[in-house]
Amino acid sequence: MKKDNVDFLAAIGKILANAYFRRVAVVTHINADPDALASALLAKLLVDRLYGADADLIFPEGLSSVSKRLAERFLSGMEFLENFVGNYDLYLVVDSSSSSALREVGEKVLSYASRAVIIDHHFPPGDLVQGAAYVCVRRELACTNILLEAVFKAGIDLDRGLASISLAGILYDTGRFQRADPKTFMLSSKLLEIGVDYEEVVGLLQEPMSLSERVARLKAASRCLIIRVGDYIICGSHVSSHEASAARGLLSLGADVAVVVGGKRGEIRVSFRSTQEFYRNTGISLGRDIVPLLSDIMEGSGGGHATAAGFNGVGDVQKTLQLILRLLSSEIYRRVFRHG
Ligand SMILES: [Mn+2]
Repeated sequence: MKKDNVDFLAAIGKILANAYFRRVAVVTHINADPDALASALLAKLLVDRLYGADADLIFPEGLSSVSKRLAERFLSGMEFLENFVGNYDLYLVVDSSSSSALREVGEKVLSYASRAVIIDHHFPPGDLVQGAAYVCVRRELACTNILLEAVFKAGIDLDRGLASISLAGILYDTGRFQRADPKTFMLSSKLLEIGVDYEEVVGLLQEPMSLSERVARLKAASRCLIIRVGDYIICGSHVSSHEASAARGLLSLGADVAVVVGGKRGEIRVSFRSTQEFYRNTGISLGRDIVPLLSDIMEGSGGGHATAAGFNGVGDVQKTLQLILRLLSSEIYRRVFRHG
């Protein structure tokens, strides 16, 4: 894997210099989120302004609902495809480096790897980097950062619409600046100087909640079991759907850890959420420490991260909830009071 953090533009130029038709496809992962959308639009702008090539935008399986709202508001009639039309001289992949995240489009990029340039910020890099003509995978908070930097360095002006979508990309991937670094603030500040309406962009990122989701969250709250272990509050509840949203809802009501069991007819889906402080203070990672305990006892499988995890299996909703609450309380007790 050729790893260069600076000059993916030179690599693009080299591929296009040897191409007759200069057909370019800009591709990103399925269900393109705002960071993917912004990265793709900025990549298209770069190849247009620097190399005079009109790139096809490929969004496999289309845009996410948030991206759709952004496109409707800030882009008039953006055209995109969900799959390749014919062959291209250059496959520019942004915000992903794994073929599976691109579905069948990914297979094609793999088979034309020598014409692929990968620009991404996910680690570890995926299978698309093997054999790619050029790879730029950098530790950045948003993939948009990488492309924005290139656009600004090249002296290309952004219009207000694209600047707004770029800021949406950054806000989305940083969890509205819950994670930040100097470069991200610097780039965002440049976007605001272009005239982006910050409040409008933040407002568009807010996903309107469906009626069923709001009902599920409220039911989860009204049925909630509350357990205190020392200064920690564990909340457990059950709903038939929207268990992840319900678990997040319980955190925002004050739980340190929330477990919501969802599902019907013996099939269960469990959503675990905890606050960052809980993870920092107890060292308990839901994905690493709690889900495996459950997998040992129950039929099913799961996984996840420190503060968000899930488990799918077979069992009784109430019994599963009781079991998980026992596992959680004893794990917290063990870690916090016995330092074991
Ligand atoms: Mn991203």
